Amino acid sequence: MTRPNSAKYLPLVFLAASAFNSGCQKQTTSDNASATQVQSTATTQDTTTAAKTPQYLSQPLVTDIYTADPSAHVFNGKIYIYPSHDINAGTPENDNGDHFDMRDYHVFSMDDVNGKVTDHGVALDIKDIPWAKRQLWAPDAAFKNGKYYLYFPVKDKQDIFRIGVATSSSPTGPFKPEAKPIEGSFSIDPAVYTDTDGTSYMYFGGIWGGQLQRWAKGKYDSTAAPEPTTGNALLPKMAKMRKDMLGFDGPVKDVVILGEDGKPFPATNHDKRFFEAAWLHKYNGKYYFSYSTGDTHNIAYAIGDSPAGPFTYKGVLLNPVQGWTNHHSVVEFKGKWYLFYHDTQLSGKTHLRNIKVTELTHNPDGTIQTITAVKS
Ligand code: FUB
Repeated sequence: MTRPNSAKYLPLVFLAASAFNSGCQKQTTSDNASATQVQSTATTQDTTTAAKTPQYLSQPLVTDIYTADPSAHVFNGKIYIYPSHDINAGTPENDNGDHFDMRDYHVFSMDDVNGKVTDHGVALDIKDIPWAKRQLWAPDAAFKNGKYYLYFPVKDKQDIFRIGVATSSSPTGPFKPEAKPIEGSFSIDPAVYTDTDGTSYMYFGGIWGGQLQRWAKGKYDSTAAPEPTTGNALLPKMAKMRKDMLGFDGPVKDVVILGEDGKPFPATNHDKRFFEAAWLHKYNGKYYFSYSTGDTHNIAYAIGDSPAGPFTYKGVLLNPVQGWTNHHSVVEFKGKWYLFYHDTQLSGKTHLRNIKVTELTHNPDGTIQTITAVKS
């Protein structure tokens, strides 16, 4: 099989060196503490990262287990974080990201951004999802109809990523999965946004190991190249959610991202094209679609006038972090905006990440101030 030049999800040699801020944020630990897992892995840190001392903008929110891909929401005046739960499963690394072999989700809550982080334990276990085979990747959550919904990508028994949904009466779970994946769903990284009129939309997709490219011709093709090398870049997907939040109400559509020249990005523009990690937030009546550029490691953003787009590229919201993947969420809490993200500060290993938070600023012209979370 042909491999891309820059191996997907293999460790990024991180070159950060000197002072920035060794911890402006209060470090908190979660409940259910068992610090040994993280500490023992940290001793096997890559020598490339150990040789120099990166300076981090924020400190890990959780230190006793590995967490990643934080989707943050405010429910009932509290912040709830729905991350991936990274583990050292021993699965060999490859371009498909098989070493991201996660098996459950924990939900975390915070009364305040600088306050204690509470781990509410296992909210959903892969063994309880009847159709799932492996790899619980980046989840998201929503509240509607008096219920909480957890959306999650996982490979089915045929090794095809699908998106599932599970429900609970509590934001912390436990969540009960539906018997089947969401009909018409595929690929990874669901992000569910509910607009001010109450309509909810799911944004999703991820290329390379996220398999989006395998659906480019309308049906699954396991032989598709990781992404095109000519023509336009592949686009993320979106669908309106049904009122019961358990399925799509209508067709899956492209999320159109245009450059500031009004043209789609060519597939060769790896600095700006969509890779994975979709998120949507609304600010001052505009819709902000943000995403990871994958092998160039940025979180980019584009602005539109409607949740359905089109979105016009505006720049980088978060520069590359330590580790290969970059994944985030943007949330408003008590009148301020926050970026939740992850890096590999605790482990130095690309598949053992830790979640973090920092403040995010919208400029008066609606653009976002680029955040640099680690400095050399
Ligand atoms: O955590 C597994 C995958 O890594 C996510 O689904 C991607 O967004 C990347 O962060």
